[in-house]
Amino acid sequence: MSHPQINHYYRQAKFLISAASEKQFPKDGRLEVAFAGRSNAGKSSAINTLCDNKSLAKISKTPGRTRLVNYFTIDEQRSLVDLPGYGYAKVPLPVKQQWEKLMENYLQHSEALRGLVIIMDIRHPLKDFDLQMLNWCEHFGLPAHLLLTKTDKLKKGPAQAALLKTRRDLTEQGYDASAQTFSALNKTGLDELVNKINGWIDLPE
Ligand SMILES: Nc1nc2c(ncn2[C@@H]2O[C@H](COP(=O)(O)OP(=O)(O)O)[C@@H](O)[C@H]2O)c(=O)[nH]1
Ligand SMILES: [Mg+2]
Repeated sequence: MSHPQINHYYRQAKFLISAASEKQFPKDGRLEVAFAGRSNAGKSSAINTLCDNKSLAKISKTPGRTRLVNYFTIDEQRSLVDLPGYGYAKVPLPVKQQWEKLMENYLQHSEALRGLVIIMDIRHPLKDFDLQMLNWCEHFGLPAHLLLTKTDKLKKGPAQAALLKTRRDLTEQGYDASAQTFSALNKTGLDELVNKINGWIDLPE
């Protein structure tokens, strides 16, 4: 890490509310950055690393539990939003449809949303879930940033190769998204993530 205090704004993050539907989405004018990822990709861990708070977002070893949109405030002007993920190909159709409805509702009604961080395991990038998120970002004109997490599971060479391949695939498929490597375990890429989000929600570097 280049600067030990790089994420000091995010250390103030506090849980605000879990919303089950649009009626409960806070309309407090706070600028939002949302986090999305397949369940078990490492979303909660990434949020906790960003905020330097191990108990902020629940880290579950049981995938597929989350059905809610969780809001965390950073300050009076800004918040982070933890979006529900879903698991594997075996998810029943009604569950997937319910998820899609909630996500579309959120993306459509969040006027203060500035960008979406899409978290994926570096060993399994750009799966259906991720492509759907990218399509939504395109549809709603939202900046997207891909976090290839669990980088600690690969050696440096293969990790860099996976990043370059993902960037190439994004370009080839016509997506305008940025991508980086990350590890919640050893904080690889934390400063890069902080700089990206700071730019979206008008925080100084
Ligand atoms: N080695 C390693 N494990 C991770 C990392 N991030 C998450 N995990 C593990 O992956 C599992 C799922 O993480 P979690 O954050 O709950 O995923 P979520 O379902 O996307 O919120 C947990 O066992 C975490 O400890 C990482 O960067 N490195
Ligand atoms: Mg989680």
